[in-house]
Amino acid sequence: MNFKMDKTGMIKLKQWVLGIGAVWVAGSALAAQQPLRQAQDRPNIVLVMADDMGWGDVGYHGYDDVMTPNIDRIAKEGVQFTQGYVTASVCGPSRAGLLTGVYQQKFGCGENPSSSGWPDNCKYPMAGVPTSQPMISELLKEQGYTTGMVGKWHLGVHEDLRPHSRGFDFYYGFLNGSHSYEEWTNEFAKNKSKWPIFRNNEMEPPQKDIYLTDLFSDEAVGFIDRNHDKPFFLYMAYNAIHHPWEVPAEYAERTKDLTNSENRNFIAAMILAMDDGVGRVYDELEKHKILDNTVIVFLTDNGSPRGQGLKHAPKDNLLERMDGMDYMSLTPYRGFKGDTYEGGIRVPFCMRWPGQINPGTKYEFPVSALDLVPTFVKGAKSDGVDLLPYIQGSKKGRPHDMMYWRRDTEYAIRKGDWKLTWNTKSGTPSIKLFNLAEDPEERVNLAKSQPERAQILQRLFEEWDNELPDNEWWGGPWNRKRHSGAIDVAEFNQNLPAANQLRKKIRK
Ligand SMILES: [Ca+2]
Repeated sequence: MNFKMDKTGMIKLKQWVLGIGAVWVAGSALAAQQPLRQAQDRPNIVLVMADDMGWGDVGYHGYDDVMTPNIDRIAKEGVQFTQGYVTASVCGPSRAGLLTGVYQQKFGCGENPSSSGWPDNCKYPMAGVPTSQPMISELLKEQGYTTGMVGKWHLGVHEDLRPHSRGFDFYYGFLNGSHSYEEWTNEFAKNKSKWPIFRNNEMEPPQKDIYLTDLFSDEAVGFIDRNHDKPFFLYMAYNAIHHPWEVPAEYAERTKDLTNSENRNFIAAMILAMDDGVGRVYDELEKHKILDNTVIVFLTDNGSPRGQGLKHAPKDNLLERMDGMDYMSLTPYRGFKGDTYEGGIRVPFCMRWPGQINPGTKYEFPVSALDLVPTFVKGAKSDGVDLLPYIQGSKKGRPHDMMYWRRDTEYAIRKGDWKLTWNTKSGTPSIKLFNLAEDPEERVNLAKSQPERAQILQRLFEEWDNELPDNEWWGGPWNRKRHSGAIDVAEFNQNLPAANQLRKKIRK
């Protein structure tokens, strides 16, 4: 038995050693079918982002070892993106890309912002999204939206970088990257898991024996109730299903028979709690008769984690599937959170937009989390594109000629269906080439058989990469040969550095 129940009825996975822990310009034809009032109004926007949920953690992708009827409803009522990407395979930078519509490396957010030592001994107190970079909350506020956020921020702890300073009229949540679901204090203690919960700029009184996922849902519903009569933007950033893995018994009871794996059923219960929250948001929108004028987006910030929370973290970098991983989603895709393989960056991503997107739409070209800002704020300065004309079919072809990923040494570039990637995990640390149309699982490395293509992609990646600033808070990537010419893929792959020599070997 992997669970223990405490006196409050909260159960936890057995105490494993934790690894750490424009607004809408109504399209004329479609909008004409809408009642006049709605066609003239700006739509409300509810953006739901889940944490560490992989491709296989939603029912609408065909998995029956989870229960996500309300998330599935979003996909059913609108579009599901079969190749939806985030811009990073970890929490902070992925959220920075999502909320700015700009590759986060361009403004120094290539990695999770460190809040170590906050408030008195923090080495990088301004780590986070700089105030010079506009965020969707600020852009929509300029357009007359009332803006609210519940949940996990993870984009800076300094007062000037917090949600309430970044365009959110309302904020209820925590500032760091992971949090206990059942308790918080009013101190920035060493144990960040119990850091304060803020209501706007004020700390809430400490609480115990709560369930944070439910509280975030309560606050989301309250925000909609208070603001239903004006255009609003609500960013619901659940920390579910990031560790620590805790869930009230009533949710676990509902998922206990889903599979033979108690671990998997447990994770399904955490997912279900969040899905219930999405259902409550639906109910609130219906209650106020604004469901037809509300866009709902769901996506997750990165793929399933590799072994977070495992007691015995496997040391074998070559292992792609590990024993004891049965609580996380099993997907066809290679790699995990932290990788630039598909398993780290290709995520559940769907959107309903009544009157603009037909129910049951599948959009199959690659799209990016970067695209949401220009989709909702026409003309916003962004690396993304307005997705509506593509989804509606008035624009043919791919929204993105190229897509880029870079986090520390890990990187990837996708051009068409070709992808060049370098991971130091989930396989040998060689530079690999895949054709995703033929090999979406990234099993067949073509770098050796197509060296010229690999080198062209490497060159294209370097053109982009060399424009990026060195990271003020984490240093530059170690494998950027900015000052000494390009990396020769074939030569590099012939003489692979040992994993622990990687950084030394290629740093210039
Ligand atoms: Ca995450």
